[in-house]
Amino acid sequence: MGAVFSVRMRASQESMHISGGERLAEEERVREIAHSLIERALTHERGGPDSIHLTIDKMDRSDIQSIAALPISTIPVRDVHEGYAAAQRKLVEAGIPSAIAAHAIDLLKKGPGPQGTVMRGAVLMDVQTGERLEPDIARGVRVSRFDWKEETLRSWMDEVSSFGFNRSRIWEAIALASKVAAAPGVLAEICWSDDPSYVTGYVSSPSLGYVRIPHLKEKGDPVGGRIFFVDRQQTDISTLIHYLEKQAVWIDQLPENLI
Ligand code: PML
Ligand code: MG
Ligand code: MG
Ligand code: MG
Repeated sequence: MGAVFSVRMRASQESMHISGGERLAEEERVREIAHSLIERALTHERGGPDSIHLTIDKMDRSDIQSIAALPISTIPVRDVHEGYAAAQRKLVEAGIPSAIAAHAIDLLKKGPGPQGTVMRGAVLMDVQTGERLEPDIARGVRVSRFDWKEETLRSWMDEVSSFGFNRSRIWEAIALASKVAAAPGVLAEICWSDDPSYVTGYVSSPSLGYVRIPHLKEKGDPVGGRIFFVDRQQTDISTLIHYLEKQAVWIDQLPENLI
């Protein structure tokens, strides 16, 4: 067996985040994956980048953790008002206090970065106080070093293709949400895209699974991001950040009921 590499891309324009991508690649696929990430950076709808960083690091195979993908469901909402109400309801179901859930949704609406900008990484929000826990609140915490095992992704695609879920946007988001849900001390996540044309977002947690919400912003809106709700009693923040950024994780199992 060859080596496994983490392949990461981030692209920016005048230091504003344009796009990113996180993959784990068997040695023979590193070139192809690096190529597809560069292609993504150069053709992104958020704009042409003036800087693209590609980082490739060899991983120790025996240090890679294995987890299962979260199951998917969808809440059929008709517009953003129903979308925010659904997100709020699901977060409360996941154990997030109602006021903190509302505060998080407002933060993503206005843009979680300085002056309403988008961030490269996610917000870590204290579930008791709503306080932000990232060491650098302009950057946030970037979840990295995770991917589907190739054969697991293939079986997943087969099973979900009749629902139209077999798209890279969705499997990448599920992989990230699955790693985050497995994190020590993270109770739930909310996300919607910063890509202007993409309005579907999700709420996820170990008990809810990955719950898609088809309208979490209006088309054309370039503001979005991710918020992870953290119980500080269950984890040390630097341990959590290390897991999210540095711990390599394969998604190599499917849940009992995928959908
Ligand atoms: C992103 O584009 O960065 C996140 C997309 C999240 C929703 C994906 C989906 O389930 O449709
Ligand atoms: Mg993204
Ligand atoms: Mg957890
Ligand atoms: Mg994006």
